[in-house]
Amino acid sequence: MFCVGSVGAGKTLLLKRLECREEAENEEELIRSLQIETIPTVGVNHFEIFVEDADLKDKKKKAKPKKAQVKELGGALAQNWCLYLKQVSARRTLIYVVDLSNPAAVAEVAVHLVDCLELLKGGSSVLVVYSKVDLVEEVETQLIKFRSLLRLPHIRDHYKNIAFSEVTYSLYGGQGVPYIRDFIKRLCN
Ligand SMILES: Nc1nc2c(ncn2[C@@H]2O[C@H](COP(=O)(O)OP(=O)(O)O)[C@@H](O)[C@H]2O)c(=O)[nH]1
Ligand SMILES: [Mg+2]
Repeated sequence: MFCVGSVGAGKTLLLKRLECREEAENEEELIRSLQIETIPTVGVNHFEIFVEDADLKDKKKKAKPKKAQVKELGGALAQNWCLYLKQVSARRTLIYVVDLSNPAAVAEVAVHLVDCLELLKGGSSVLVVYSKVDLVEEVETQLIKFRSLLRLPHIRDHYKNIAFSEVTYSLYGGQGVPYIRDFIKRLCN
């Protein structure tokens, strides 16, 4: 499973937040702990996201919780996303993070999304995460603008064998986090 998007879109902090198993009781403390070591991702970051408790009944296997492996491909590598996607065969899952408060950044990488889609086989799934909704006043208007910048209506029509879903997300308050967690859970096999 891959997570791509432009530099600063919010990929690392989203994935770090998902690595924390439970939704936080103390939101402020969680955000502070996540931001301690955030550096721009130039290469690839690996994340392990908890999906399911250990199967204690199956004695043959060591009881370990099930985790999904997600690779973050830094925005600076956008031209090379395809190279990474090519390395894995079969059905692929892509989380595409776009900063809803920054139209210039999404326009810059939108073309690379199409390159990626060309590599995805039928049965693949793409989740478009519109991040930083907390910074946007007119969310619905901005979403219309972004869908058009990404040419999403056209893309959905063209790639009928790829399942697309979309969600709005904010690190602050955790809007959209349960949906993204559920998406990863459903598709990590
Ligand atoms: N306001 C706001 N800022 C965010 C959100 N998510 C990330 N950021 C900020 O965006 C910057 C880049 O985040 P990061 O996760 O490193 O982006 P990446 O380059 O895509 O991995 C950081 O300074 C974060 O504090 C969000 O949902 N809302
Ligand atoms: Mg990053």
